[in-house]
Amino acid sequence: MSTPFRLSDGFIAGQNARLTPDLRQDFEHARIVLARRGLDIEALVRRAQAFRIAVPSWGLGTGGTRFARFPMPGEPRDVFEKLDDCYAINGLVRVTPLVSLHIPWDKPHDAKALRAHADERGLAVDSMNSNTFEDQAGQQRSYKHGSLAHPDPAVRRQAVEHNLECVEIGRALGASSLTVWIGDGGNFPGQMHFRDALEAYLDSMRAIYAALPEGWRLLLEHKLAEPAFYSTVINDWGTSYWAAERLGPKAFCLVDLGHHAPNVNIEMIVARLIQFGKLGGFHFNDSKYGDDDLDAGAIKPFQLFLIFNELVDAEISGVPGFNPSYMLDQSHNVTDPIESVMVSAMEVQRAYLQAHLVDRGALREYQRACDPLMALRMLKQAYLTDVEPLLAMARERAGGAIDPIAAYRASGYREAMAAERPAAGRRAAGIV
Ligand code: PSV
Ligand code: MN
Repeated sequence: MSTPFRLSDGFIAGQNARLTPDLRQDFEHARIVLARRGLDIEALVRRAQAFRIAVPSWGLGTGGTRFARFPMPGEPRDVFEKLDDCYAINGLVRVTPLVSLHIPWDKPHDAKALRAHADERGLAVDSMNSNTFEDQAGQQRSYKHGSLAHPDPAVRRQAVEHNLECVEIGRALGASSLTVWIGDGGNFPGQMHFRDALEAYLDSMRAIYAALPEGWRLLLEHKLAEPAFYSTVINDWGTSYWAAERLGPKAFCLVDLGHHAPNVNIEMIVARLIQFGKLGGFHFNDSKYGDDDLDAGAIKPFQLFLIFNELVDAEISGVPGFNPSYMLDQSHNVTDPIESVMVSAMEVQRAYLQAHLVDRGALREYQRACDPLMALRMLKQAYLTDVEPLLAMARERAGGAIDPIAAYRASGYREAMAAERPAAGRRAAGIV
């Protein structure tokens, strides 16, 4: 069901033409500023170009809350159309050739055809996400009271089978990891036996782990609350680490930025997981309260930078086995999802690049000299540097748009999709 409308390279180049003179000037200025600090702008542009982040297939339609969903015209109606949107997104920003799929929402009738569809668009599937937090049509047993940690072994077995199916589909699509987030938890004190539930989870995860194909990783995602509001089984990074450690070397922890209590020091969690060799990946988003629904960098861009400060430090110092997957996971309720995904991908890329501006030698000196004020100034110097010309240049040289949002709006893509994809009934998103 590929759509005839395409954002062509020629169109993007045409849009860039009027912005190129300003970009050249801004880039030259940035070159001078960075050179003063001994930084090579060309090396930084190459780093920005090498950055990769995955788009969540489930973020391409309008999300929703418990209260309502306000669908957007032209939303993708199936996984093929979702990949078409990913193709448009990557054409403009050139850092998102990866896509994360959610089963059964994205279950393909023909995995071979889906893989070919992705290949033709220069896209690849990175992680498969299982769903045992809602019941599916025809399912024998309900997940109302849990899945992988359910007290009934038959429910646990069904949830394990679903994860094994995700692995099989992922294998056919060329994926390389399975991300497991469960909604298991309790709303009432006394509802569940905390230790038994965690043991049951581990037991289920062992069966999934045993079925991982060669080279695959199992990513364990923690979340402190929701859909259960009193307790969750994998509530924090410590529990996730405990389970990953017991499962074995192919199991890692995935950090979703919105899955922590307000004010938690997430960059420190990241550093700990790096040090313990168990950081597997990220779901980027932002939050003001307890949710994971807002666009990456929208609320706490400095936190995002501090997280990348830890990541880049590990990258530069060559921490063995350090290879986290970067993925977005957010719910777009009031924006065009394509625009939110593009902006978020660029915000994460910005944080990554800015972290490369930190003078790590000087920072270590200030740390040794117990000079906190100057240590923070080192970080702030990097964070306050305008890297927009570098990001725009990285995009332009890779064939992307200098201003992806402006180009997208000028293209009429959404309008074309509205015509090509007449609204179809879509599952209620709920809170993700
Ligand atoms: C749960 O809130 C989560 O962050 C998990 O990653 C899910 O797979 C995703 O959102 C979609 O529900
Ligand atoms: Mn997530």
